Amino acid sequence: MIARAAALLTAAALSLVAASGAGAARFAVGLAASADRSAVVALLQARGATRVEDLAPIRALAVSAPDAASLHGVRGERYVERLGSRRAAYVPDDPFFAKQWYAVQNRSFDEWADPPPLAGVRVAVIDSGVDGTHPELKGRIAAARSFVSGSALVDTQGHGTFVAGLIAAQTNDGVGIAGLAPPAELLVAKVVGPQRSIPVEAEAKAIRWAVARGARVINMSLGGLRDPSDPSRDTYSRLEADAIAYAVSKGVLVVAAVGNSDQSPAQPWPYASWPAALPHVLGVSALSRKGGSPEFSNRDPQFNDIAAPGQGIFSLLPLALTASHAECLEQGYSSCGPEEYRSAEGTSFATPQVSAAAAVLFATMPTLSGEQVLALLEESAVDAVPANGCWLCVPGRDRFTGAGRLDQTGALDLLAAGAPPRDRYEPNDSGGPSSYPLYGPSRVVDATIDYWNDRDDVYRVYLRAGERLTAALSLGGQAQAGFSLWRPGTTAIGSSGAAAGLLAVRRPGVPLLYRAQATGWYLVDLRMTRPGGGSYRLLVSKAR
Ligand SMILES: [Ca+2]
Ligand SMILES: [Ca+2]
Ligand SMILES: [Ca+2]
Repeated sequence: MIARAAALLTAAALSLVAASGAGAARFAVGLAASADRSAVVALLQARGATRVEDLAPIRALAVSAPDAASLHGVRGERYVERLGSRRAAYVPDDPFFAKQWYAVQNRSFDEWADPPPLAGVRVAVIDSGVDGTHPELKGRIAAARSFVSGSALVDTQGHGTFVAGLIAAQTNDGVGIAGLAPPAELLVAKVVGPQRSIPVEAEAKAIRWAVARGARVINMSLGGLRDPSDPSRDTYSRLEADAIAYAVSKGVLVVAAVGNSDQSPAQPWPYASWPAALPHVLGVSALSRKGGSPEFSNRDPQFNDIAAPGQGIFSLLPLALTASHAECLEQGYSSCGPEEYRSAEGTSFATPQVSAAAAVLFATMPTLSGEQVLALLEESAVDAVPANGCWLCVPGRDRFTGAGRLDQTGALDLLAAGAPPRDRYEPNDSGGPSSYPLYGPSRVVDATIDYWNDRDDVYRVYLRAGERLTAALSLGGQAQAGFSLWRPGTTAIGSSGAAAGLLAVRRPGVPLLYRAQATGWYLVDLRMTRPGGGSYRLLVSKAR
């Protein structure tokens, strides 16, 4: 039994951080009644304006320019107005939306002028169950199942209802809060036992159930301690790793909290929890209202992937939990709950905001795979730096916030520009059955790799004794990988030395030639050795 329910810390309420809306500099240039349109166009172009469009019969032009100053004062100009950042036309009508500062920070609804018609997306919440009688969850639950004692539709902890509400509370219904993923259909899997502990067996069965019920996103606001320096207290589970690899093989995105240091041997804690540290899992850390990295949010240079608000979070609570505060008017909401939920904190509550953004991406393009959604979310994240409130952060990826702050509208914009590449050989992150078999005398593999989420790509090739293998690797972009060949029967790829089964190591561009001494499945492992990622081509052929 592993205590995995993330606990909550004392609250802090600070000033609201406005969303950054920097975009392409696009301007409207209003035209005076007497203006000669073609003359104005020529004058603007002479000043460097590009992509000039006449909006006739409206008395205006739309142009691209580095700044407004370069457009002002042209003869015939009536006004210059910046257009790029004006898009937040849709504000949900839920009365408590004003308390959802995190939705503004995440630009959760900025993409649309009206509530968008999006296909339903199943999102599994593997947690303490939900209050199935809550009005905000009415019609939002596709299926529910308990893997511990007690009904999945009864939540005595409140944690699962809070998480589920952030994702899927009824949006734009004039009641309560706005769930961040209007297309989400919840799969409620209850795994938290009576002592707030989570049996790994229940968790694995919940993952299997969620995949069978069509989950595209699995939210895991839970975790077990990870400590590479002390295996005796590290809670790594091969079953958990297998269950998540299974979900990944079905195109599911698993989103997990990096964990809170109040459950760790030291604060702050330098390692993301399991399962956040597993390959292909999107590990989520917390941000303060000012954009900083709260001390409770676990740090990790490799497995902290993205950050979202994790302090002062307002959401649902089971009606049974708020009923004891009968004088409180916001029944069913966290402001009427136990102290720990009044201004809730934790990576637990940052995680469902990222799951919600993932669900909206899947709804927008249902053919996406989990890894593509992961790439969209990370690549669109706004770099957390001192200038936007993270005093500890440095430009680029960092151990406090990973790729940076969740930006849902940024992710949708990125998707509109094209889906990221897909690696159809995943998950292939270790030896044994998870390696990808390359059949036939000659194969060309085009795939992707990255240091943070997909450090290893392992292929297996069957060679008869005396057969010669030729392998060569070429890398695109900023990938920095090497590849190695391992003898049949190797399971622990990564252990170094001949005793572990290592036969050869090569850098990109240096072909590997090997004559098999025994018959069997040999392993070829590509490994990212430094931060970065990109596409590669692997050529493998064999001959007698
Ligand atoms: Ca609502
Ligand atoms: Ca890969
Ligand atoms: Ca891989």
